[in-house]
Amino acid sequence: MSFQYPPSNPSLSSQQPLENNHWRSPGPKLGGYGLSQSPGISNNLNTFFRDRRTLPMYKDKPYFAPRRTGPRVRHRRVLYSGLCLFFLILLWYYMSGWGSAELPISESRKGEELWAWVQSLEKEPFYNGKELKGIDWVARREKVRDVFIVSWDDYAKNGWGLDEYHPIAKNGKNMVEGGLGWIIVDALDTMILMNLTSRVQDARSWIHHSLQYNQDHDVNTFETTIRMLGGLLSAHYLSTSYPTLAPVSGDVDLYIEKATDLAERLAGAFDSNSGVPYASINLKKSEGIAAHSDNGASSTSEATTVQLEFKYLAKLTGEAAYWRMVEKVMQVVDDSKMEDGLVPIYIYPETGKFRGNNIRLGSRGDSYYEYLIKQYLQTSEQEPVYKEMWDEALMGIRKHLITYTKRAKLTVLGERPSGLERDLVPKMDHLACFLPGTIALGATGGVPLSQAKKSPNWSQRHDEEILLAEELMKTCWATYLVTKTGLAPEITYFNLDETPVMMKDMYPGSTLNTDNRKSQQEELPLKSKPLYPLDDDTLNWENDIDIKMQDRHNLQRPETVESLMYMYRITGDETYRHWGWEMFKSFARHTAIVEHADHHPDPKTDKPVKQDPSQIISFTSLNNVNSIPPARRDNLESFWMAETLKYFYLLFSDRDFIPLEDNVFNTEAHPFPKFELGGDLKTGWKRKSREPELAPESAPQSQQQVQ
Ligand code: DMJ
Repeated sequence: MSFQYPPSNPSLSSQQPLENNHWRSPGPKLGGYGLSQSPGISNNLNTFFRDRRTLPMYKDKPYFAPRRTGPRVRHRRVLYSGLCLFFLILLWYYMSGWGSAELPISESRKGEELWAWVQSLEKEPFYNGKELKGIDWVARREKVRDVFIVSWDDYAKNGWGLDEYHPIAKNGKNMVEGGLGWIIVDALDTMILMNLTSRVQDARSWIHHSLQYNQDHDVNTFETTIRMLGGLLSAHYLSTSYPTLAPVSGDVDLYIEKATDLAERLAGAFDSNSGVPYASINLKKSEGIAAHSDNGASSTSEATTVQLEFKYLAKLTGEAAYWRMVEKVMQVVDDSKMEDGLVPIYIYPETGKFRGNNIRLGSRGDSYYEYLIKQYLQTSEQEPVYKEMWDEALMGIRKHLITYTKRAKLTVLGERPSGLERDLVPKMDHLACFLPGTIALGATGGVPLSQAKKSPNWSQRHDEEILLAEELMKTCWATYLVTKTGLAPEITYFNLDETPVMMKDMYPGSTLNTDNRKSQQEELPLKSKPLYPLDDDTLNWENDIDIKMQDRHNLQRPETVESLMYMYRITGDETYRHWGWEMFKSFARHTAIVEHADHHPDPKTDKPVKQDPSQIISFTSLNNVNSIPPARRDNLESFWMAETLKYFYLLFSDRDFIPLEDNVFNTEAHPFPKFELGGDLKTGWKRKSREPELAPESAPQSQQQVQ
């Protein structure tokens, strides 16, 4: 099979490319940019506009000869214009990079090769927990790249430019007129990392010619920020800082121009009384729109998971207003005084007050915690306020949400839907599996564990955090291991003792109970039973797990492999890579869409028909992870290519490829560089005192004197 793509690529006429510098004009909310304020990108941009660089080819005016008339002339003119048109099209085709879009035969055969490989997996033994030597991780990483290529090429061929894509029906739709680039922009930096140059060129051309964000339509503020703004910013970062990865020519500021235009529009969502963003935003009007449900409350995680993106943009443009806009949200949330650092999952934009007291690290709660520690790391550990909030929250998680299963003592991160004083529900969304990796990242800052342990600041609490990360990682892995497909369901329940065992009971000597700040300098024991050997019935750990019918689907989510990547890079333990490899094989086997060769003879001649061999043509979500073959769901989430495959690729890469020491990944797996504070980019707020307020008569003397 060979094809040219994109088949329905943007026509030359339909949409005008936006002006190169349109984003500099005063925007709807922030009133333009202080381009002279800071070094770095601002200066680059100043130079760019001062020197008026040559415009790209597509903007050049064609030369027209003087008009002549008469039949011969007309005839010649038709001929000449035909020829000219032909050459112009040819020139445009190659200049625009689409000439490179035809796949080399070896690449177009990926689907066949992958299918042959998937079939061969039947014979590959399952990882049994024993040490394995001589694994070719480079070859394994190439398999991830192959899966990406097949997914992308199918999308490019059949769904190019669409925001939603159904890989079985081969159709889809846009979320707004003209599309937001939902899949293209989200997947772009994965292609850069995988060095898929011609595909990056195609995506870039589409962004250049077709992408605009001025639709009179509401979009989700958070999703658009993490996927689109995040995707454009990381594409800018990788293409400028890693120029050897997928090098393509063209305007270096393309991604940042688009990002800035989008950010200006998104800024309207923060125009609430409290500064907490509204759930949605009308892109054209830059007007925030309260959620239609939940009494207008925004999700807490959504309001607090836009900070890395806007702060990095502030750094790039020197525009501190972005910075202040998103850090204000952190202040409002922290001012609402939550118990032990744990936050309810809804917050009102008008008042900045929480709605209800449902506390969980699954949907609507998850990335609030993730962005606490990542904000601290993004600004090179120069903003201690976020570390303090993270430490407090992690203590709160350990105290109120961690429990253990009945038989195998698997560690469970439960939920408190009715507040911290009420029952713990032993339910884990797949989303919550971001936590083990994030805990390890928080404890070490991303450096290898052996190195982190040598720091004079390393304490018993850090050891306990690493132990918790390891135990939770194992639980997340168990949710894959327990199903027939080897793929986790969307939600898993666990069976506990009647009175749930809490962490303080399980580890009486832990810092939860004592104030022991010194490291024990010895390995803390894992309390869970081993999951291997798989055929040992006495372990019975599977009976600790309960999957409800409505939760059996799998959207090819990234959180578990994301955590595996952090755990491998930080602990250096190869086990995490082996678990990842088993998971990857399960995705390849069970989420693949296979086009089977038809071996029936031609009915007319009765001779065998020469057919293409069977091949994998794409990958899709599943409706049921516990049936073989699994019931499929015709849906390709953009995070399959943006996150899941990227994290697999990074897990099988060396740890110094996009190292954790220098980078911080946003919640959609888009890497940004760590940077230093400076100028107006600084922490502009302080936490309120957490001490209980004293009645005037009991206040200490000195304080009374001051008042
Ligand atoms: C992604 O869009 C992000 O990781 C987000 O924070 C949570 N969910 C999805 C993937 O599961």
